Amino acid sequence: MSTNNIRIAVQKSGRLSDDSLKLFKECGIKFESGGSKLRSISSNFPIEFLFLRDDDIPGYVEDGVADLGVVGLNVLMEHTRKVEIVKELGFSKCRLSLAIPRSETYTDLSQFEGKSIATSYPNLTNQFLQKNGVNAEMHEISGSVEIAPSIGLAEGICDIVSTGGTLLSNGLKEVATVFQSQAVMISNNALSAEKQAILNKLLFRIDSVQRGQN
Ligand code: PRT
Ligand code: ZN
Repeated sequence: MSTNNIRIAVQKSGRLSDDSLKLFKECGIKFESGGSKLRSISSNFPIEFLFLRDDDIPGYVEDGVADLGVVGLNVLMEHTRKVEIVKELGFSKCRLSLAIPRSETYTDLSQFEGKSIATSYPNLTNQFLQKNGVNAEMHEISGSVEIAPSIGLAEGICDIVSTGGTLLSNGLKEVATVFQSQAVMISNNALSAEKQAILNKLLFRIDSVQRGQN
């Protein structure tokens, strides 16, 4: 591996993967992806791809294991990270929202005072509620959050919403938006001059791709 390659972490498989790979391909960068391959070096641009779980990407970029990463703003902002957001990528748009059982009447956020909320995003949820003067109890779970109220685990939930279909099919309704998210490119805070030059070249190409889409 050339030490002059910039290393970028992208999601191996999930809701960020296809659009991430498509973006780099549209930038004219050739590389292999798919299957069980976890690393891939481009044949025509000084970049190496690492294919990882999305949750691990911010930490790897902060530690410098990867120079760059593509991740959802929701995952990035849940923990304090010393990384820089270098580009909003405009795909994987979604929101983090509070929801309650459909049968309940919603008044305002004060309704969550003293209530328990199931979420994979306890920090973002708690910060939002505290800013609005509401103290609630965060019940952290890593998945299938929408099931929590119906099994008596929590009174409300705070989860990622895209179409709203999952909330609907679980008898829930969205009552407040906590956070708007999209995919972003992040970079390590201490890139060498060589890597910064490669990043600039990459950002220039991404700008051209984005301009072509508008
Ligand atoms: O395996 P790995 O850990 O890498 O992936 P993951 O399963 O943790 O994440 P993945 O691939 O599901 O999502 C990656 C990122 O895509 C998220 O962090 C968000 O930034 C973004 N994204 C966009 C979404 C959604 N849309 C989305 N709809 N992430 C999750 N969902 C889920 C949500 O949790 C809920 O269960 O989809 C359901 C709701 O969808 P609707 O359309 O029914 O509202
Ligand atoms: Zn994940």
